Amino acid sequence: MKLRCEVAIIGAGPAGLLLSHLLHLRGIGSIVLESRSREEVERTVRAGVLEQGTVDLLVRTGVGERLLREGSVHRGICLRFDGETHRIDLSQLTGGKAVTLYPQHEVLKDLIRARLSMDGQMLFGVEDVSIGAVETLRPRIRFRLGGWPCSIDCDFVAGCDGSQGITRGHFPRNALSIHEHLYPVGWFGVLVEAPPSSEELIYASHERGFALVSTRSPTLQRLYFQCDPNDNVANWPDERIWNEFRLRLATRDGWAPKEGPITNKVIVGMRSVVTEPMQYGRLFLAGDSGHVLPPTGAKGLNLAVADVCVLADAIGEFYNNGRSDMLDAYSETVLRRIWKATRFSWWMTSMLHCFPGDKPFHRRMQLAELEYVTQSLSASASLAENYVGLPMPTRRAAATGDPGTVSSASDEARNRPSYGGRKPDEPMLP
Ligand code: RFL
Ligand code: PHB
Repeated sequence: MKLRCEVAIIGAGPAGLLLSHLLHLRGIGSIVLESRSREEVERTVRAGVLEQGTVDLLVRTGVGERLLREGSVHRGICLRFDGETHRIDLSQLTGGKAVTLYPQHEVLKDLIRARLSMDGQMLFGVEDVSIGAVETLRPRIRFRLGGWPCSIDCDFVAGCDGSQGITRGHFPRNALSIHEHLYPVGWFGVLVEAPPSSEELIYASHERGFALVSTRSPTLQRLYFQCDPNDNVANWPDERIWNEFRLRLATRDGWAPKEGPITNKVIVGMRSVVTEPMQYGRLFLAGDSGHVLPPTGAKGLNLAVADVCVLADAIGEFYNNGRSDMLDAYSETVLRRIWKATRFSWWMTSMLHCFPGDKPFHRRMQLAELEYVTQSLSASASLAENYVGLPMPTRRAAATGDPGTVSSASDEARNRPSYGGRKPDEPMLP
């Protein structure tokens, strides 16, 4: 099979599917290639916290109806240390902003449904994807579908294939800097069939290590505790897990998590990775393929959304107004916000976790910082501002170095599609 489209998108995670949706709204066709099956994509449990800007964008672009109905708006979070709980009032500190708890795989279901309803092209279960000629104006993707060799000729390639993907490997070695920081801890995550233990998320810092109480629905809860990244879930029978949660989450007034059957156990590693630049020729990285963050700040999915907003805008300007300056500035534009989110999640991780070899001095520093953050209005406002999400990336004006205009995410509603006489997403045969 030989296909042709404007933008070939590798990966049907949040980055790839949202990019395809945003391009469609601008009248630009794309084909999404995904190695897993649709069912697998729609069932993988990952993130849960959506920033205000992410929610606004999904709603504005017509894929937020179920999110508004079923998501749970959180106007505050709790920091727990020394047996006491301290609330950070996100909304009061940020002029009314909040985060919404809505599982990542539900966002994906909504996006897939929206793409299908608009005849969007998504090929699931593809194999052996490789990319060629990204230095030219006509890159070509090769892959296999059901064993058959296939190719796509396109104008642009979006590498939205996550941290384990192949697109980053198509940058020449000397064209790429990879900044990596490993944290010597992991997160043990469980899904629990029980009612919520708390109305708001609890981030707990304890001498035994970090713990987090989050939620998925009125009947399904998501909890995490810090563990050895090389540990094995088989070492953790349910009673041992609950014992750890009870100890790390204990308060002076006897709070305890609501227990129930544990239906899922997973250990995730923690690292920060930033890839610079995020463009090579006509290949653009977006989401986890370009950067990975520890989950403490709940930023990964949200950064993926911010990346593809900028990319969709830049590609839109290229087709609809003949401008390529925004494409040229893509990497620099998104990286400024990526580094800020990387700093925030590194800071949250450092403040809340116990690292092997830490001295009592280090613990005292953490407690002093936690006290400062929860008592100082400016410090808690800084945490809140980052947690609900920094403004969507802005582009620095090339000639003057001026801050530039707020690019597109917020202009989405005003961006009228222009289809140029062609049905969006209609693959063009060569
Ligand atoms: P994804 O979601 O990994 O999607 C990439 C897709 O590409 C496919 N793929 C390929 N397809 C074709 N050919 C190939 N060669 C391919 N190689 C890979 C994959 O099958 C997959 O479907 O990347 P994307 O779109 O960039 O999205 C990133 C987010 O998934 C990630 O950042 C978040 O889940 C991170 N994260 C959180 N982010 C938040 O914003 N808020 C949170 O609350 C939050 N909590 C979390 C998290 C991540 C966690 N884990 C599991 C690391 C909690 C956890 C525990
Ligand atoms: C989650 O619900 O999975 C979650 C919540 C907050 C985080 C990370 C993950 O910081």
